[in-house]
Amino acid sequence: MRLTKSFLPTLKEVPADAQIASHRLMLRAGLIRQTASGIYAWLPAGLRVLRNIERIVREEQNAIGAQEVLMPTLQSADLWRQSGRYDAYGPEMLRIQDRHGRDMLYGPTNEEMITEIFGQSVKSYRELPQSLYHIQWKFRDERRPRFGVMRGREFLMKDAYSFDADYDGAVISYRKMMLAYLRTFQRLGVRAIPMRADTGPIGGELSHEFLILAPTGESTVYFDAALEQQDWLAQSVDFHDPESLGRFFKDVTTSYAATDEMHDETAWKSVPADRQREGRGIEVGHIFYFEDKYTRSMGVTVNGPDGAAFHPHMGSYGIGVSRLTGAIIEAHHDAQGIIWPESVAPFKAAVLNLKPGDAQVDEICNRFNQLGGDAVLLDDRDERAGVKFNDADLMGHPWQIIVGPRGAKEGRVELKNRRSGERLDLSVDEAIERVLL
Ligand code: 5CA
Repeated sequence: MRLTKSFLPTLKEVPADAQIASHRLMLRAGLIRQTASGIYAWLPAGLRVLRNIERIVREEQNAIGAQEVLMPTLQSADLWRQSGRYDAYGPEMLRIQDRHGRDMLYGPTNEEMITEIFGQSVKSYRELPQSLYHIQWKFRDERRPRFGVMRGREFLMKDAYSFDADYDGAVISYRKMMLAYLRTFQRLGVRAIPMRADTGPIGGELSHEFLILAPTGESTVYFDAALEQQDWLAQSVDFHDPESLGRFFKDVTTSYAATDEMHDETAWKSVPADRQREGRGIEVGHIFYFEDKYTRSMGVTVNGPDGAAFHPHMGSYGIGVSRLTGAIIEAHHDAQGIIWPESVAPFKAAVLNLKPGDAQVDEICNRFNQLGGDAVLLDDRDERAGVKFNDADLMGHPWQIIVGPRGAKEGRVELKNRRSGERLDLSVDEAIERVLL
């Protein structure tokens, strides 16, 4: 893709109102623009990142057998009156009236809606378990929207909902999600540590938050360093086998990890001092098990083997998809700009044409551009080399292929790795093989 034909507006100035690195970098690298307090438009490079995150989230949800649906953003207030949450939710809920004076709201979450949809169709225990998810925009009228997409008012969430016959089934669903989450975050290039958490307004008895360590995080966290070393992708957990899932869950939850709300000084003291880690974290996911809270309040039942009706047990499972964009940048940047993990980068490589108009340079650049297709961004602007280097570092492409007139004469280019800074002098074919194949 040619930069001269793209909408990738980078900023030289550091925006004054952006307090943390990820917010500044998202504005400067042209990923987002604010359109109202806590509400953002996603520009082409930002949208590519968001789509990449969604893709990985989706793959891991599908892998544990969850099925994708898409529920609307606007919901009827009556649905929330049934569960009792319409009055309980408070000023965070954006309430709207339609032309007929009917009370509506912009969904902050979807427990009520999915429970109703489930209840309309599932009548027998034989149809359980079910796990449904969607990736949809939410609105919460946060008192203090801040840090860009980290605490927005409109934000993109993956929310999944499980329905099981009883406690034992619900625990299996919960553990599957725990596994999917740890794999998802690792594939996104971040270490998210699961911590026992408070259930808050979602209610229920079992809950874990997933936190990425960063000094700008909003929660104080305490955990055993053993959790940082785990490679979840290398573990072979059979999610069809409850025992395998049980062993995995025990592994995850025996090491101490808690947010300040759940912190227990006595248990903390039993963690060896050299493994005690205390810091701040960004919450990128939150999972809950809450028995039959919604099926009961909304009168949803299915028939058991003995013909008697019962309320299925539910869990709900959120991932902050738009927040992750900021959280990944908090974990991966330096003074020059973003350093994208390859799995989410908007472009895998930038090709820097240091002398547009030079026949040999142009020819080599065009070849990379054609071969690389959508994964490559060709900087073909009539700009100084320094401007191109700075923008490529700012935008954080994992690779830079630098094509100048001297090298081009001999069919050679320079390949720079953004993360390590390592530079290699390669033939065009070698560079193609390393980056594009
Ligand atoms: N219904 C449950 C799970 S489906 C739920 O809503 N959980 S939640 O409130 O914890 O939100 C899920 C995730 O959404 C959070 O872990 C966080 O990563 C993200 N999130 C929550 N509020 C915001 C916000 N204001 N801005 C950006 N992301 C947010």
